[in-house]
Amino acid sequence: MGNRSSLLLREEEISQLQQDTGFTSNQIERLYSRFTSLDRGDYGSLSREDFLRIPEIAINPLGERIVNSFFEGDTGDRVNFRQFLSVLAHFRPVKKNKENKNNSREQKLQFAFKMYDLDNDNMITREELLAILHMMVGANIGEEQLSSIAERTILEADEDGDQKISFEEFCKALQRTDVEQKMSIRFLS
Ligand SMILES: [Ca+2]
Ligand SMILES: [Ca+2]
Repeated sequence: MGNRSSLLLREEEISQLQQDTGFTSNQIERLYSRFTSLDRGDYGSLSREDFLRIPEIAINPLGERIVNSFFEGDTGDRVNFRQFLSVLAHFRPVKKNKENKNNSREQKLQFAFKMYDLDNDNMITREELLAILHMMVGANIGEEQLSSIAERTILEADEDGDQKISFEEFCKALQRTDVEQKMSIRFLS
């Protein structure tokens, strides 16, 4: 077992993380203690199982997709604190005039789009929409109704008539909705 005190963040690390993610140093320290408490066995990194112990993720219908987003790119099968923070930054509520590169509206839309784009081909199909709807509402709504919701969503968003939603179409469709609020998940208690 490692010594927890040796895992404390250094000042210069905190200020670098502040710049990269837009969290305050206070938030970073709280998230760090959250991180270490999720890190069973003091590895200095988190596994998928560790993530699923976060209640907000465990109960979120898109929880598995959210967890996957932590493991994208070159992270391998464990996520260190820096990687952890930069993904969490996508869910940080945006204050006016305080946007940074990890949670601008554009970034949040990208992140949301990727949630829906299950096969990562940069297009959302009717099937993908339906699959996400299934995950979100489960058995509460009948199959027929789900299909018609997916159908209607494609119809409304699809401008070039290829039956798929591109990122551009996705952004236009969401133009009037408050993405920042919808994408804000409270990780800080
Ligand atoms: Ca796709
Ligand atoms: Ca289209």
